[in-house]
Amino acid sequence: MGPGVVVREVAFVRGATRLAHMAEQTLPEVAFVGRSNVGKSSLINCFLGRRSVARVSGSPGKTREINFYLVNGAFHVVDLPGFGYAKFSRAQRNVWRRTIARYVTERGVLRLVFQLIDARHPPTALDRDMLLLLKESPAAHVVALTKADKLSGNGRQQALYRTRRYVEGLGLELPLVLTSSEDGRGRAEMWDWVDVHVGPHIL
Ligand SMILES: Nc1nc2c(ncn2[C@@H]2O[C@H](COP(=O)(O)OP(=O)(O)O)[C@@H](O)[C@H]2O)c(=O)[nH]1
Ligand SMILES: [Mg+2]
Repeated sequence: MGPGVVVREVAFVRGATRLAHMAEQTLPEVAFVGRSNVGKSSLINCFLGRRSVARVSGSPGKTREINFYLVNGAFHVVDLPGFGYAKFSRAQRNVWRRTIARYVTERGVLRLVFQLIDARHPPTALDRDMLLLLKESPAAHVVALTKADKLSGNGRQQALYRTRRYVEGLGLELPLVLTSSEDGRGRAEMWDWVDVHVGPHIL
């Protein structure tokens, strides 16, 4: 699927704060996860070719809902807030961590998780926790390095190299995709992974 991939229809389905409130497990799911401000809303919008399906925020960390979007009536894109909400208490963060952990390990229809990591910085402790948690998930796991437009060509190669080494150091071998919501870099490659793990002709 080339860069010209067109999404015909995107509909917001629901925002769930608990597993019990999630969409029924009838369609395959592709989740996007990452700490706040990593560029998740922007990348979801870019991936779907929409300006504002997912809210791009100037004040990160306000929402703590798992948002479901129905794409072409065929599969769900799931916006999964990551760990580490400074605004929440330790107890609240632990509850949220368990919710996310259960979602990625127990959700039968979850096929693919794009884990977003800022290309400009080494992975954080929260990124590491998520990398390790996703090891326990039956879904495929792809790392999307975000905001690649902010780096030079050399900086992008360094980001790839650094992240690959880091991931390997955790005993993981994962595909890495350099992405940018500004210039659309990586979008076609992300759709290729959807083809592989959700099925071809999903559009
Ligand atoms: N240069 C650049 N800025 C980005 C990119 N993606 C997001 N941003 C900016 O980063 C900030 C956080 O983006 P947002 O999508 O709300 O992040 P979220 O909190 O992870 O959902 C916003 O100011 C965006 O404009 C990108 O690919 N390139
Ligand atoms: Mg967001």
